[in-house]
Amino acid sequence: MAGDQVTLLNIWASSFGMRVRISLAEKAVKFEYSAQDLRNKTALLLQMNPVHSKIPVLVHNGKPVCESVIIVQYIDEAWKNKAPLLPSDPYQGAQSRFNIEADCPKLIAYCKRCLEKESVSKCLEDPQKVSDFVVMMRKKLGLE
Ligand SMILES: N[C@@H](CCC(=O)N[C@@H](CS)C(=O)NCC(=O)O)C(=O)O
Repeated sequence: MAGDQVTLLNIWASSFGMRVRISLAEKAVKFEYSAQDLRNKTALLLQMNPVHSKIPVLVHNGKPVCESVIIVQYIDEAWKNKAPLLPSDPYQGAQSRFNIEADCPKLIAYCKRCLEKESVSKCLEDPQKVSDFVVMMRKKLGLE
């Protein structure tokens, strides 16, 4: 919607954040990026997500939306200018919100098709860079 103020509180390595960035790209929503430091949480993050104080948080015209799956659904409903992100069929919709971890050929094929989309490939970070970042953070936090 024209004149909307959209801000994404995020960290670059977050796969939860990537999910939101892909959704915004699919809907061609322009947004401000607010990079967060999770070791030193900003007053903005604590104010926008007082329950979990986690990223990603989407702030739309001053109102926060938290939890990546909820944010994706919100984006789908708030910006109807482009094709829907989620299926309209209730059962398919429920399935699409569930993180299926089993080895599933149809899911893998779907993921490959997704990677061919610019909105997805542009929002995904280099897996090695993300892995190095996670290893570094785990060491810093004494989790190794
Ligand atoms: N269920 C949440 C998970 C979000 C999450 O775990 N975010 C992590 C970064 S990837 C975070 O903010 N961690 C900060 C903390 O645990 O204090 C979602 O889907 O958005």
